[in-house]
Amino acid sequence: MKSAAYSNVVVVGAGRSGLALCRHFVRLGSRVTLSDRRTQGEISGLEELRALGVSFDLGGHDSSLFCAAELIALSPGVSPEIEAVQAARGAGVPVLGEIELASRELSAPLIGITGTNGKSTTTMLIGEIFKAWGKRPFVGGNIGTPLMEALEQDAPGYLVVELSSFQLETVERLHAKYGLMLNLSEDHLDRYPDMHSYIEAKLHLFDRMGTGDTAILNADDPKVEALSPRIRAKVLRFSSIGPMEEGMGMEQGRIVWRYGAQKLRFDPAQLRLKGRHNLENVMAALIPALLEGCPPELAWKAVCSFGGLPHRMVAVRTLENVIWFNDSKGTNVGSVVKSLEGMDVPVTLIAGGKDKGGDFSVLRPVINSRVRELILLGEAAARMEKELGDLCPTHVVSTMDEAVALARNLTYAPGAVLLSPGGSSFDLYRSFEQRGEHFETLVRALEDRGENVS
Ligand code: UMA
Ligand code: ADP
Repeated sequence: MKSAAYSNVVVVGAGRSGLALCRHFVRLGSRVTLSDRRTQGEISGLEELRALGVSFDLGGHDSSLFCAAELIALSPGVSPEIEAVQAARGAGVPVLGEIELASRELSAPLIGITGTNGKSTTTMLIGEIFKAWGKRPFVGGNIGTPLMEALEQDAPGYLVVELSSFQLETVERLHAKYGLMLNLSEDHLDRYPDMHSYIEAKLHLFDRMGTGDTAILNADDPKVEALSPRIRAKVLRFSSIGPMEEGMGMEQGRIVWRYGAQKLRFDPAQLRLKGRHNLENVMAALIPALLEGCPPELAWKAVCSFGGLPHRMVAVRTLENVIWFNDSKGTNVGSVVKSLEGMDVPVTLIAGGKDKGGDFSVLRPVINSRVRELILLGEAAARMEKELGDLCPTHVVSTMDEAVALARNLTYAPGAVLLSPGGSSFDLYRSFEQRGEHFETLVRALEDRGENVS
């Protein structure tokens, strides 16, 4: 059923996705109710919707309203397991997510990017390549712009869409021409009962892909590799460790692409992005473009010029020979491991955030080898202290202001201070961006004691 056929829609979640969903269904002439657990005073943007004729169910979710709807349109941050959604399902009301509903309205080829880490970077890289190639891509999804907003862009040539496990839980007919699975490690165990359920959600990206489509998988990640028998699409792999007979591999320090008669070599030293994890992101990002016939030199130039996204290992400042890094987007333990592995001086690590229920012990080896002082804050601090506090001097603080001030006093050259929380920001902040910006503001305001500054 196309969305236009729904007359009575309940949109759940008044964030960016929910607002885009409301506008969409209003445009189609549906009767729309927006439901959110927050109260009116806590939500912005409602006036615009009221003016469009949207009704509201705020401060909780009214199950009877959900059961009377013809469609429940779900924002990704709302679990389909909540009572009102379950009640609607029980009453036979379809429950579809924003990605599914948007994709039904769009016809451009879709490149879906998922995995635990590197999604946003890879999404941006693919976007940059297709932009440079003149293909007018829409670049969005979990990275920040709901896919629904692609309907407002003039005829995008490609849909380059970052897809989270939350978004993939509620797809049915989503069809990707290219599906990328970058890596898999623990995340979001506050929403899923176990790692298996998290991976199953991500796997939905490949459900509707057939032999004419291409799955792009990380050959170096056993958890990703284990999924390949369940994928019908043609599989191409990338490896940052060794050569690939077919696909994107490493040979004598060069990235080498072998596909049919094509053999291309790229020099990673030309990349602005650093670290092995970024090498993987670049390798994965090049594949859809090369298969679509993008001139290789153009694709390579586009990835080389990309300097990275904010809040991912940004060197904020060097003060008295101590470098301060903002990696606020390091929101799970796997990404903290990668960020620490890239450090070649002793680190004061500022970590913590919302406790997503993952296993912090994965961090033990890299904390042992790289971290001199550990500063913990937020909801996860107590458990982190219990599970990691024996490895190095560990300090629990209550605010970022305290964390930065303490890091300043504890860290001496050669050294670095790294904010890489390993948890999401929703305990103390609205978003990882707000957390990273607060950190950067505090770091820039630190007074130079007049020793060694750059
Ligand atoms: N809400 C309810 N009931 C609930 C839970 C939430 O009403 O049971 C309400 C909240 O009160 C809030 C609204 O739902 O008003 C928020 O919805 P949302 O979390 O889906 O927020 P959006 O602004 O629509 O953002 C979502 C993604 N958020 C999440 O998946 C948590 C954004 O990813 C994404 O950029 C955006 O859609 C556009 O596609 C953010 C994210 O944190 C960056 N993603 C997670 C991650 O990357 O780890 C998966
Ligand atoms: P995502 O969108 O999946 O959260 P990002 O591109 O925003 O990923 O990167 C977030 C953090 O994850 C980075 O700061 C870095 O520490 C880590 N990271 C990036 N790419 C990878 C990768 N390919 N493998 C593992 N970790 C990565």
